[in-house]
Amino acid sequence: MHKHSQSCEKVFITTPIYYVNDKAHIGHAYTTIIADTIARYSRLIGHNVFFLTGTDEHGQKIEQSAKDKGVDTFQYADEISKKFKDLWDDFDVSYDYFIRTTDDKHKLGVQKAFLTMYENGDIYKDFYEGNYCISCESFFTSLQLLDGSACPDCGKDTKTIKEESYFFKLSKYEDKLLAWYDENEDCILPRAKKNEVYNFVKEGLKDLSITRTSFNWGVNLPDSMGDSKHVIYVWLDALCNYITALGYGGDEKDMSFWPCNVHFVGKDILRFHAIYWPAFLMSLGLPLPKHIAAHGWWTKDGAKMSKSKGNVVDPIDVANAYGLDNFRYFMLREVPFGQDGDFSQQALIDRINSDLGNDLGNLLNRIIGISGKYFDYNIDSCDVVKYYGKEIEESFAMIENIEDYIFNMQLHVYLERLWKPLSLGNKVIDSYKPWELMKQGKIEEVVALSALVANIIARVIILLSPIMPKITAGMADVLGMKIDNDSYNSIIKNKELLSPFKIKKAEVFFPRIEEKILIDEEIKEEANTDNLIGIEDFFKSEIKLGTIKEVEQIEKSSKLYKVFVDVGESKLRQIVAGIRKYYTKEELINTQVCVVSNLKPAKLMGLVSEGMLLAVKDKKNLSLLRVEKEIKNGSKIS
Ligand code: ME8
Repeated sequence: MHKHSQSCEKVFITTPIYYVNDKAHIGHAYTTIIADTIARYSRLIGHNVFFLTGTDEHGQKIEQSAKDKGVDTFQYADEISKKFKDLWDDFDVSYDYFIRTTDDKHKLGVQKAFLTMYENGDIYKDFYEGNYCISCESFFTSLQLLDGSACPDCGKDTKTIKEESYFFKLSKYEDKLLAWYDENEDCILPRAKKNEVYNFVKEGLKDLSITRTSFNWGVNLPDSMGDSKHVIYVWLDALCNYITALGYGGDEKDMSFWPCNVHFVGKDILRFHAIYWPAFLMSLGLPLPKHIAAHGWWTKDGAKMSKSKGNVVDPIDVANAYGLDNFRYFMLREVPFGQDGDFSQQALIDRINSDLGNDLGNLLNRIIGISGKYFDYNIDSCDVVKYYGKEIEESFAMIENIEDYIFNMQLHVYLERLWKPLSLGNKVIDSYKPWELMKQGKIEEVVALSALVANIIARVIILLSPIMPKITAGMADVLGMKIDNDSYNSIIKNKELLSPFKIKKAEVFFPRIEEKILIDEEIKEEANTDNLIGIEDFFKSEIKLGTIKEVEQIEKSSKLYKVFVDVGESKLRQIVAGIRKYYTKEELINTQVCVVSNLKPAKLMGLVSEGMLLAVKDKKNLSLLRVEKEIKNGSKIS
């Protein structure tokens, strides 16, 4: 499955493996596109690249999602994993291997890692009691929780878990981790993020619970440990993908690609990669990754993308509407690596019309026009140095050492710098005015001028090819060249000029876009029929009318009230509701509300809640659902 080219340095690049509980959105596409760009760049300059991506399929969250949908867990994981793979194939992502944590090969590797850490004295058995967020598959201390029970990362309620568990001696690695951060300036990029990690570790690390007994959907402990009720914690399982994909625990020939050059991750999962993962590797006696690069978060209109808000941007829609390469360019150019970005169609359109259309596309068109009009499309570099020596030198200087920006992840600066020779090209045509030179009979100068610009474009498109592979290949075709390691070596490294060639006339690469192509995502969401349910599904919820009889404030919570509701039963129902910010007690007592009355009782802030009040909410306000005539308590909504 690997397509290694012959070359010198081995380079290993990874994306996170994505959870199979949802379909991909532009955030996932962003990570993959960055990693693909670096992989393509590394191949272009002649490295032997192994680019890994895949899916993370175990854990309670996936088991739960499958259960909610009423399907078999593996079948569910299988379907979504395939969707991710199909998406990356449609996007022509140049991965060398797609790993799934449900692969047998991976599971064996995880078991070997577990056993090795155990044999090295880093794993012991004890009891775990703590607050677990299923959504983030992560534990939190009581101090970290919001309002006493909610997850500080995603805001969902955590569960209190007490169970027998194996622990990894993370605390033992505190000093070693700090030393690693100290000695390797760029091990975590951007550096601001490294400081956050550093300070976190300095506060002290607790040992990490790395097995569960409360569910089955995961990798079992190695048989030799004879403890079959435990499954391995999903993050240990998932992180190991970076070595099991190289054959760890089986045929280890690709382990020659280890250590990894860059693990690309979103900032949400930096802690797992920059603390747990290096500690696991130290325990395994393996070298540590060279870089862990954490990028920022994409939002839509300033809000987190989520299905319930209906503002999820589908990368396929964007690529179909605006072109895949244009989308790639936009994502990398628009937002500095490490910072958050907001997706807007207008910003994308502006980049396409201005940077790509006006600067790049237009320069190519001007050369096609000039060479076509005067020289039957022939380009010859023989007199470039004679007439435009200064300009060609300047264009070389503009991109000297530009590669540094690739490898320290300043991709937006890389692109900004790459546009400088294009401005120079446009400026040279404006100031030397070839049409006037022709009138003066200075034909050689015009030949040299068009060759100067053709050489500038050739250089730029080679260096742009990792970001926009398809379009640059089309442009290279116009210039009678190919983009590969050979042309990189001759044109970029050795600064050779193009041999004489005839321009091939081309399509328009960047047609101007006048208005937004995609309809508003929210409208689309309404038209989406995926989430239609049958009436029988609706009637699974029993909604009754009731009168609020008492309201109490809950200490330590600014959001919650404890309310007692008469829903026509012998006893009042106690319900904990997050409505305190929107209603005073007086506005609630003796009013009728709608109650979901067949919910399993839940515990919120240590209090049992026996139902849920129905309400609607937008960014500013919340309103309870009320009836407009008085109806007997306990009547069902139908
Ligand atoms: O965390 N903006 O998987 P995941 C930018 N399985 N990037 C985003 C994003 C957004 N709005 N949303 C998601 C997991 N991402 C684990 C990883 S690795 C051993 C295990 C990207 O499906 C970003 O890269 O939740 C983030 O880190 C990743 O998707 C999380 O994907």
